[in-house]
Amino acid sequence: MSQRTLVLLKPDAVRRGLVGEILGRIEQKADWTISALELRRLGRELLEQHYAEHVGKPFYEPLVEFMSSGPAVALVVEGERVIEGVRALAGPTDPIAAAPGSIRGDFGTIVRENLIHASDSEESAEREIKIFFPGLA
Ligand code: RTP
Ligand code: MG
Repeated sequence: MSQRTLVLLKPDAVRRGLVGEILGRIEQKADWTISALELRRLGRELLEQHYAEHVGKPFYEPLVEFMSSGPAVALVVEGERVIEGVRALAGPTDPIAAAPGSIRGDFGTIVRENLIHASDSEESAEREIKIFFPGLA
């Protein structure tokens, strides 16, 4: 089942020089393709749309501060079961609970600064791709 998903390499991943490492793990999966990729600084308005489900939660403001603190990499990945697949590569939200071998498990400690975002469903993926790459069909 071919799908597409929106992935963000968060500002901590860019700052720490982990972009190549993380992109490499995605690229190495059989039959997945990166179909859009951009390094950019994420603004408040865009983040409010992206994190609409979290507006008003206690972690929302610090999350937006962090996500806009430096450039991030936004990409679209297409391929076989890629939505579940990238989330499996990432590991659970809390990096300390994430198994070694996963991106968060190998490189993270702080829940907020957990290196990567990946869409959690086909509906989220289509919604998020429109936000980050409105020109993409
Ligand atoms: P998941 O759905 O697997 O839990 O992962 P997610 O990355 O989608 O996490 P989500 O719950 O949607 O939260 C979005 C991002 O907000 C930050 N966060 N901080 N308690 C906290 O300080 C806290 N909780 C969440 C993380 O950056 C998380 O990825
Ligand atoms: Mg989420």
